[in-house]
Amino acid sequence: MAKTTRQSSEKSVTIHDQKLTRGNGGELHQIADGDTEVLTTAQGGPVADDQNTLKIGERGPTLIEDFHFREKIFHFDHERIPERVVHARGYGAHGFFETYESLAAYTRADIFQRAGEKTPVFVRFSTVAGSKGSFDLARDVRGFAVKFYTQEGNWDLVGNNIPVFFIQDAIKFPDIIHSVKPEPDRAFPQAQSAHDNFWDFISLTPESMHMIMWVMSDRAIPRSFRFMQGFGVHTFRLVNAKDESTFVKFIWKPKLGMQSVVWNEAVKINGADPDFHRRDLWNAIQAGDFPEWELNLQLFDQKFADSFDFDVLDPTKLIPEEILPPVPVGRLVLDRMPDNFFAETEQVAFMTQNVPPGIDFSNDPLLQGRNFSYLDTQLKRLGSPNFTHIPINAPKCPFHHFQQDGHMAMRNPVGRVNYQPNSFGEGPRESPERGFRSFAEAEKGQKVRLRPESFADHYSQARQFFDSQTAPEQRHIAMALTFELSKVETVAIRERMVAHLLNIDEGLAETVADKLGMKELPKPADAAVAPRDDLEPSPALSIIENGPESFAGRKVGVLVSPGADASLLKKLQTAIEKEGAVVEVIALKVGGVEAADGSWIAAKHMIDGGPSVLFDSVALMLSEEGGERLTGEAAARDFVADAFAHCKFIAFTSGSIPLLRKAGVDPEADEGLIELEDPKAVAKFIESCRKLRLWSREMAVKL
Ligand code: HDD
Repeated sequence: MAKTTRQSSEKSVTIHDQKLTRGNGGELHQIADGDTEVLTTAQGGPVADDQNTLKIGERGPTLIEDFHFREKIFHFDHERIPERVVHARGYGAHGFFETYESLAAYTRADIFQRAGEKTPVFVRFSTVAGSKGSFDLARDVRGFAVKFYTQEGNWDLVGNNIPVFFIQDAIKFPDIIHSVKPEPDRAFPQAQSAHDNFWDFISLTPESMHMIMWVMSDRAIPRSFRFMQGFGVHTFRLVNAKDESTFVKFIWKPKLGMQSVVWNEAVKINGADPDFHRRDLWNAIQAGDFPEWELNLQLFDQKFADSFDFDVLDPTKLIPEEILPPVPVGRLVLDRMPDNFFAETEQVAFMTQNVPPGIDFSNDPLLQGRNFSYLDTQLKRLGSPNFTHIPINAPKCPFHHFQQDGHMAMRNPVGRVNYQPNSFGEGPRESPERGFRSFAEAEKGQKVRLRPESFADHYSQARQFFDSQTAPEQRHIAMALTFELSKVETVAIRERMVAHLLNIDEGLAETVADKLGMKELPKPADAAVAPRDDLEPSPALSIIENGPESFAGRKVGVLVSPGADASLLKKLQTAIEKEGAVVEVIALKVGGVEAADGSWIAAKHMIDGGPSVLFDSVALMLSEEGGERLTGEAAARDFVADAFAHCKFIAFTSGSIPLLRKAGVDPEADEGLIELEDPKAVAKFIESCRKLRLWSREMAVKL
């Protein structure tokens, strides 16, 4: 039997300026002195020992009377709450919305009455299919949910980064989500639509075809939350003080322009940094580089709705910006990260039915169903009807009601009267003037379960979306469809999908069929309404056509070797920072390297930890000797080969040429390779970087 020794008891040690005390078994105790707070139980009782359970004898059994241990473990056992059934993985930030001009002519919503008014907001971005711990760069829709704490109650605009949806009626939501989530018998794949169940459902659901074009496009693999658009999706109503209604669609446009990554890059980012998007938002906000979006409205009346090609209540359709130009009405700025992820980002409860007076619903059947679902889900997830007592969900305006009691009630009414009407003259009263009044739309008809005929054209806007993409974007859609369907084992499902594609674009269908190795094309899918070919392309739908004008907010990875030119690096760094972008240095060792002039260049990443997929452009600043040395490193060769294959701009010193060659890159291959021969080359590099990618290279590298 081991003998307990009581050696060196109560010996003190200093670690990182902190004085710690060693206990009997050598364990370290942090003991409060006069200046520090005393650790307590949740009941407030001071704790003497947080390292050892209470036992009979040093090596004896643990006692059930150890209330400190029992409370600590009890609380830990209950730390998790159910993750969201969809949009489980998300990241949020605080900020404000600033109204540009009064919109009183259209709406009595308080938030839109006064120019310059700032309203606090909380925004949560998310993926849809993956669970809480999944990776950021899944091919997926991104949630873009905004909670405005207005003076007349919370307004939640619970949107996505895609303006249309998979289904037209909320009753199909559990089916589409079941199909995309991990298959129930095997519990995989995680955070991926590339599997039989998803494509089985989609191939049997023609109304999804427009959305599928978006999800297979680069919109579904954004470079950053900061570089994506957001959409309210449905047609809503604005209602003014005279109770007149105007239809509205909400669009968020990022000030830094749109940008996505390529699929091969996304796959590698997920391995290199599964938190790529949340880290990006965290870093930008912590650095004071606050991301900004403009809120745009597409406003229209009943006459426009009647004359438009599609039903404005159909959530699988959009109104092209060229037909109905969006009007900017305010800006959203995110300037503060939550103090605590759980308290705010995890517990925030968004609900489409949170609308203030002056904003109202349309009859879009998807929106109507959502208005039921969101309240219900909060009870399940947050566990009590008092979830509005949680600070992140509480309104920031005065509020008064008679709701009371229940689990975890934090605010309890005082006084005798908790009902109305009452004759004691106490408590709040309704206000027909200030209160929410639903738009008095006239409704008539039989009770039916029917999809309107006006929702029946499932292919025309899918085709319009595809036609509106640039050549590289069209290629990406074809490659995404091929990749996804290649993971589908049931050949009949692949064929059904190609049959739909034939109704969208024959060339696309043929490419996908060919790449899937299909011997012959199936017949086009039966279409309830023949696809139209007279819809004008809408350039507003392309990411590449709507990229940024500057490189601001982006990141350059600079690979250095011992003997690098420190002054050239300084010049490059200054120019990149002047552009509003960030530089991160990568070296063989994370400690950094000694430059040619004897100065020290600190590195942020070692080469294996800083692959080029984490950057928008790269620079190779290798000395003659360092360049040779790095040719023997697989990670350095990958760094270069990937940057080239992902069509990134690459600046390089002459010492880097051996590495380029070893990675299979001809230093003179194209104008995206810029040799840093003189200071002018730095300016040329920055100018190129503004284009983000050299898409003309793509055919040569055949990604
Ligand atoms: Fe939903 C969450 C967006 C259709 C039911 N949805 C959720 C979130 C976003 C959206 C951004 C995450 C909010 C957050 O960050 O906490 N959902 C959409 C959009 C849709 C849509 C843009 C179509 C236009 N959703 C939709 C339907 C239903 C739901 C048709 C059900 C009938 N959605 C939910 C939900 C969630 C949710 C189950 C899960 C967690 C939550 O609500 O709070 O109720």
